[in-house]
Amino acid sequence: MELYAWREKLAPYELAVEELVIKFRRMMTDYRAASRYSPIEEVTGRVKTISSILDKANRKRVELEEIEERIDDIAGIRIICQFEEDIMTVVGIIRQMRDLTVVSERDYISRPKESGYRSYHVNVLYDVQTIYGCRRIKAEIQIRTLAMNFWAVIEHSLQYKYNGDIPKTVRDRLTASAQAVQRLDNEMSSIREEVMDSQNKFRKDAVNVADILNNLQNLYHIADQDAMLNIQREFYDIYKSGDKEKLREFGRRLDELAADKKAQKLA
Ligand code: 0O2
Repeated sequence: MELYAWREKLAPYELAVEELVIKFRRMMTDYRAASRYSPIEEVTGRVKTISSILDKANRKRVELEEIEERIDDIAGIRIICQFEEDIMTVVGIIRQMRDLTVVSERDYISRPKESGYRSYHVNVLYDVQTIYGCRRIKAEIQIRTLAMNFWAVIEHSLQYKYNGDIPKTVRDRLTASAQAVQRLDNEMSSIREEVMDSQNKFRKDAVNVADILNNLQNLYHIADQDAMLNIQREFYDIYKSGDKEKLREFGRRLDELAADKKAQKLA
């Protein structure tokens, strides 16, 4: 494979990563817009750099012509969750997606790697449309908690620094911190319901305020200006008081008023 071919080879992988990132980010925003807890906290994606592909090929004794067939993570998606329980929810979502095929799964959470690495990997096939036709792309989706990700990112940068040969003293500390990460995930899981409840309330209130502002904006053009001024003043007073229940009740009243005005306008 000559150097110039890399760009063409990697282009469909870039497309696959872009599309998959958009799809998973969309799920996250849809959950939040529906005031529901999102098992997805963050989504990132990358195409492996050429040097990293070559390093891996070298490590695994893969010939250049076999790279696409034998290296499964040229396209990589990382999904970060808040809690360990969310990971299997996300895996369940991936298994049900009609636009990709799950090829294999690796559970490094039930069975962490010797390094201490914990994460759930799902290898998939995903079709992209290119000007040369449909291409079936291999992608690796890594699903892990915020805490697991913190550890993996640090460990990865140390692997790089020590060229894969981390000194024992540092390795021992990494092992100890992997255990601390596991304890942290367990602790967070024990207050998961409480955290989820509080986040849901926060999001519902944020959606309520956004709806109120949207209604105020729409009413501004059709309602009596003096009446609007009073409504706006009332909104700011309730908002400043911090009384969430009153704000919800105000939101409901404003919805009714907006529906009335809209009906009058259409009549
Ligand atoms: P990069 O730079 O992140 O792309 P193998 O177990 O080696 O035979 P393979 O293909 O490496 O099989 O698959 P695996 O185990 O699913 O690992 C793929 C990716 O998972 C790695 O890609 C890392 O991103 C991550 N990973 C696996 N093990 C570890 C680990 O011990 N520490 C950290 N920090 N990450 C790990 P690359 O290509 O190794 O690296």
